[in-house]
Amino acid sequence: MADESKKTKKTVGKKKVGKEGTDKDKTVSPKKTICNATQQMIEKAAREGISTSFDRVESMKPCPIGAEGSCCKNCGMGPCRVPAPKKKVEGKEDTKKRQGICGATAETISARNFIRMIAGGAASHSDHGRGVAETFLAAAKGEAPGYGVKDEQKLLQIAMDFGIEIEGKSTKTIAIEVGEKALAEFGRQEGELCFLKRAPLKRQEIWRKLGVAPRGIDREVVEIMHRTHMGVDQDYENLLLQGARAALADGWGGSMLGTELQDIMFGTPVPLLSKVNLGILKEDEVNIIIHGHEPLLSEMIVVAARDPEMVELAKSKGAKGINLGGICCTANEILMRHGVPLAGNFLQQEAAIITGVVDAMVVDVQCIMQSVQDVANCYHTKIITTTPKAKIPGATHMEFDEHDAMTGAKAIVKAAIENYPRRTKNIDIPSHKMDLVAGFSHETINYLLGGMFRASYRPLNDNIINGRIRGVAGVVGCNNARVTHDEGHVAMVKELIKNDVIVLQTGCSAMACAKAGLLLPEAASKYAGAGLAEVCETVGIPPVLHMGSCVDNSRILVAATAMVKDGGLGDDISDLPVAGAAPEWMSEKAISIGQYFVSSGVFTVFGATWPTTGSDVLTKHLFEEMEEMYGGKWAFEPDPIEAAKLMIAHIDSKRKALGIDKARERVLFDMEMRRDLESA
Ligand code: XCC
Ligand code: SF4
Repeated sequence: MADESKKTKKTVGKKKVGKEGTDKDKTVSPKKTICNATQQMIEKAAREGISTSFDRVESMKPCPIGAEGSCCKNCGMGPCRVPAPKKKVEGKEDTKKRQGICGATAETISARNFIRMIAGGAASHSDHGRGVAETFLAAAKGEAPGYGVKDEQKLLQIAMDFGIEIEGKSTKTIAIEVGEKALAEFGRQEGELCFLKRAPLKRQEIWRKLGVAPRGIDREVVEIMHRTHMGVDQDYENLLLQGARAALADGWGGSMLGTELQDIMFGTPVPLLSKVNLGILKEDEVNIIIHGHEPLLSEMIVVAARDPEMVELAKSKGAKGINLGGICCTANEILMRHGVPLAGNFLQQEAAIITGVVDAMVVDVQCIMQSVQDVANCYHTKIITTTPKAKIPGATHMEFDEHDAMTGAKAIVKAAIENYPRRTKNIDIPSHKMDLVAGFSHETINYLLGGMFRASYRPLNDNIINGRIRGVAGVVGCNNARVTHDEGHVAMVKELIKNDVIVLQTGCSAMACAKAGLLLPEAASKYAGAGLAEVCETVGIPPVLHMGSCVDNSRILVAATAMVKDGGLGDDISDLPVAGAAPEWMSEKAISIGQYFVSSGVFTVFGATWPTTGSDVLTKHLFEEMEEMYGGKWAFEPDPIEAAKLMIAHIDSKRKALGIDKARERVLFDMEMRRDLESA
């Protein structure tokens, strides 16, 4: 199951190297991508004079003051710029006081900018969750034909979490009550979100003590916008508390509701085999790319594309069939539940169109570059926007109504089919594709590890305690055009598994590692340390587990809580030998995710860039003081290997605190001895 493209020689990005023999080679620009398929499309775009994000990043230098979080434009007297002090001015310390016109200090401005990113991220995940809850309720009432209850077990579980009496009630009644209760979480004005009670007790107490237990999802986002308005909250610590509260409303609220209700409606994922990368596109079939985030639409497109009537129509246009591929988190959603192949991650959305064979790219919300329309203008590709929340000038808008989902989905598929004959001869599909195993929901991991008779995390905990597995890392998040595409994800994850750290993944990060072959069971013997490899081989799982889309990071919170509850690893998430990372983050959603992990007690490292470097005071609060508050903290380390080392060091410190550090030494010693014996 190797990369099916051995023949293509490995190409590297543009290098501006000085004249041979001189040592003016200082301007070697970094590689744009480590993904061969993407590289091939970057080169095709260059030949055809098409601009992509990989080109624009070279000419778009970031504003240095904005990059460090020191620019405030929250009122009409600004923008005010309060850049970090220079190291030395004419040999003297730079002591100039930096303030905005209203007197706001660097840390206030930096904190306001930071939590506004959280507001943007939490709003995005939660509005997705709200859409799911609305459709869920409509379906329960029988007003949204096409949607139903696939996982009844989970429906009952969630009903119990919500405190809904289920005795003697029909599935329909329970579903209606769950839908109403879920929807009410968004507009809740007081009390606490229901799912907070799922967290370890100690964690709940920490949140209550700090006053960051979220009341309602929308309320916390709105309060960030209020507090960061000119002249409101000017205390960075207080601002950050509200940031944490909104982030928790995302992780334990909007995102978790999204994941759970989607599982009930569309099925809780189980392991399945699929493929990843642009090589999944087919020259002789109608290719439909589904790009964005919400599975409400994509689930229906999957059904519509398999409809015999649609397949017949495709054949009547000369195509052999209909081929679906996903990009961004929509891809992860339909991969996890249907095995639909992944065309690529965030930085491959333009590249997919450049192949010349994408007949339609169907988009909904989040992470869709406006430039897909510009690239599509150079080919026959139809960009189809589907929600009133997100339109793109030049694109075809076909609004999708969940109350009549199948009609809408079929119309979209039909538009793609009708576009097929308009393809030009300008076609180049990279051959690169890779197999992967996905579908590791929390329930599946529980089941696989616990075995047939009693699903549990006991074997995982035991293997952590006995040292075969050193710890658990969540490596998630985006691509970022400012750093080499996919490189950080793959390098970090390889380093972690080499050191016996099992890796849980979501989002574009999972796709990067899938392309590198890390999401296959055989990756265990190839890349993992002896202890982790042994466990993976016994259970039959890859060392890197794909848990889904970005809202599915909530699955990681649930898994971590299950580890705590199974015992032997402390009594809070912050006691576990676990760490989190987003080596190539770019979206505001990533900041919200990072903050809810930190506020849930997890050490979290980000790469690429860091948005608060303009204020040492605020950065120290995030990188140090938060640990005293939450038991988790932020770190920034652009080098993925160094970042992995920080995570491993953190895991080791937690092992030591739990008194299980010696066990690992014994295990390694045993393995050494065994290997010595085997080779003797
Ligand atoms: Fe977007 Fe979710 Fe980031 Fe990928 S990982 S670039 S947020 S698609 Ni969510
Ligand atoms: Fe400047 Fe204060 Fe207005 Fe921000 S709120 S732009 S710092 S005057």
